[in-house]
Amino acid sequence: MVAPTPADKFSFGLWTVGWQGRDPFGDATRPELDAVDAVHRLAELGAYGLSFHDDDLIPFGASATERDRRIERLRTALAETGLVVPMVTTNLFTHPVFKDGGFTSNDRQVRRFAMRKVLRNVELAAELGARTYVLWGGREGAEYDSAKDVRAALDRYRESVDVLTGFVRDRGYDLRFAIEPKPNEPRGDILLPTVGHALAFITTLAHPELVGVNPEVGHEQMAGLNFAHGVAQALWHGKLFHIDLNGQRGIKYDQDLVFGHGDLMNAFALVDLLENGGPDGAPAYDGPRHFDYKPSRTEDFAGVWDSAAANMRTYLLLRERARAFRADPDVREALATAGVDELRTPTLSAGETYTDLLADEAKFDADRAGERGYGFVRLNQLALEHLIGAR
Ligand code: ASC
Ligand code: MN
Ligand code: MN
Ligand code: MN
Repeated sequence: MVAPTPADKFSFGLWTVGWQGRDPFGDATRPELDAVDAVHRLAELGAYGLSFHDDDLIPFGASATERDRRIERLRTALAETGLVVPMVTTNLFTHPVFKDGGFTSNDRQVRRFAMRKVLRNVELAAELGARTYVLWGGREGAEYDSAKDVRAALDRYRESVDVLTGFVRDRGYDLRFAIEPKPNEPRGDILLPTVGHALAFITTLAHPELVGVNPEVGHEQMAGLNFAHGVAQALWHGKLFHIDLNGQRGIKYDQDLVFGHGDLMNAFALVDLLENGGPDGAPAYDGPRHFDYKPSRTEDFAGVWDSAAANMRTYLLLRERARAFRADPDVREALATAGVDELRTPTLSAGETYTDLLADEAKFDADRAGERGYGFVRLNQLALEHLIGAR
């Protein structure tokens, strides 16, 4: 039951298992990983998908023949293993040209270059059958408030996304965009720092229906936010187009730990939401369960594959625990006591007006209602006991 299969829709970024462990203080601790090996290993472990930045697969500045050769090798590996490419994204952050951003660089020529880089890779994404194109604007931002006109930057961000959705529509691609928020790192402050900022930005676009969000566990938690709440709101807006799963321990640098190796209670709540949060307890999300983590630089390749497997195993274990939690009669009773289901009842009755509501005042005893105990702590303890396998 905890052996992953392609039906579980687990996918990994090529840059995750391929991360060589370079950080701001130290060199690489592992050799390069060939994309073909990554495909084979991930397929053996039970994953269904691989995602990549253009530069993960094709080194920046590679010739057209080299580009074709690399794509062909990937295609062969995919055909051999049955792995698919559900999502593709662009690297607009590594090369020095992007030091002040891609779509929102102060340098207009850089912005034009960034747009061309994305358009070419969107074409590749569509050719490989990807359904989601992620936009992570890690360099879109500033260290100094005087250095960036934020409103002009948002104009340029919108302009770029509008060009992209126009391109996809003209070409007839079955592809949607997902903006990935992050509050900071590598920039001091990144534009569209949280799920909420991104959702508001999307409403201003020419084709908002083609743009959603790709929330990452650690990115929201770096801002001190509740990830499961952010995902719930994205679902509520119909905007959870993709998700980046990993682990983060509090407000600090982006740790990209294995899923569950950070805030485990919130990971439990998240899996419960994704798997049981739809109508009648059905899954609320049917897209890829995508891991965007980094195997710690202490690990050799054995550790890389152990950590890849750990992501999937943790997700499946949490899925199992969340189902047991939902099925437990004590939990059902605690949920009823807590009034969790009652919140689904509209506050006004059908046909009731504010005049009716105002007339209702005399019947309500606020002091009495204020005495109610909600039993939330007991409910949370039941969740914890299911999570740790005590029930
Ligand atoms: C992405 C993405 C991130 C970053 C990071 C690169 O595309 O989703 O969080 O790039 O993983 O190291
Ligand atoms: Mn991250
Ligand atoms: Mn990510
Ligand atoms: Mn990441």
